[in-house]
Amino acid sequence: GTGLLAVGETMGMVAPIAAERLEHADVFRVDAGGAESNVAAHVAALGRPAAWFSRVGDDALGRRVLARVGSRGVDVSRVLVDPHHPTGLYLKDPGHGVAYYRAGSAAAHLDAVDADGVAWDGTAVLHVSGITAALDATAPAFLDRVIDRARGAGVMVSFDVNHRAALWSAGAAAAPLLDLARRADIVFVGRDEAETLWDAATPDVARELLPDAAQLIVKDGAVGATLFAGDHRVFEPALVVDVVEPVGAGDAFAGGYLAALLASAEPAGRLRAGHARAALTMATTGDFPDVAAPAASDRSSERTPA
Ligand code: KDG
Repeated sequence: GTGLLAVGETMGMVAPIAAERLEHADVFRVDAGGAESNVAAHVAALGRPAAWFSRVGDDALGRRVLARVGSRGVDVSRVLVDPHHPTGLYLKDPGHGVAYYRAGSAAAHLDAVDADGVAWDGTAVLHVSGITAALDATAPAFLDRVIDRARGAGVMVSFDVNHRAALWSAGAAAAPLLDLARRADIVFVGRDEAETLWDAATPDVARELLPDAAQLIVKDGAVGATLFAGDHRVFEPALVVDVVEPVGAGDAFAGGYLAALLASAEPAGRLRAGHARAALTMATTGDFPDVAAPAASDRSSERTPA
């Protein structure tokens, strides 16, 4: 395979167009928001094959989600439509977090049978995240199973820790998220996140917890990101940007990194590609760069001053 398959919940996302409080804004966008499909969309934007798998409800929001993700060049043909449960929804309150309306959603009902049905054709990398482990119903069992199946099929597993405090506490999430990270070939974690979850305040302490990850990427926000791969330790500073709203930047980083990996870029180039996508995403209240933003190819990470 040469492409990426991302699996996990994508909800309808409602966000003020400007970075205004939810209670005061008048103009909103209704888009698709989901960490894993965001990653797939960044990979597709960089010209690599990307597919997304999940469940959506048999409702207008689900159809809108499929159309939006599909319009970004992601293959959504494998997504299941669940006639019994609705598409989830979340609202952004810029600067003040998000509110989820996702309990009992279609994606929370992804199950082990769905995992057994995933076809690996064309897939070099499976991308999953810790959000799926925090959902109610059967999604955690689905996640467990799909990772096992990828490993059995020789597909590389990419895992973004993605601790969402609104879904579960750090105390509840710490052990399951570390176990999942230990089963992945590629692990993305925020430095803050690793500190909150595992008391790993520096990239090197995080590496001690995850010594076997073939690629461990510790992201330290505006500072930069450190990649541990084998005996290599590579740091690349982040780009300097005016942050409009940061949600989605982690997905953008992972998408840029994975697209560069699929293009056989060397380690520092993968980190730079991640920073370049994150910078574009932080310039919007949405989860994904505005359509009006310059195309990725016009912003080659090679030409971006470090
Ligand atoms: O990374 C962005 C995600 O947090 C957002 O798209 C919503 O998937 C989402 C979640 O569960 O928080």
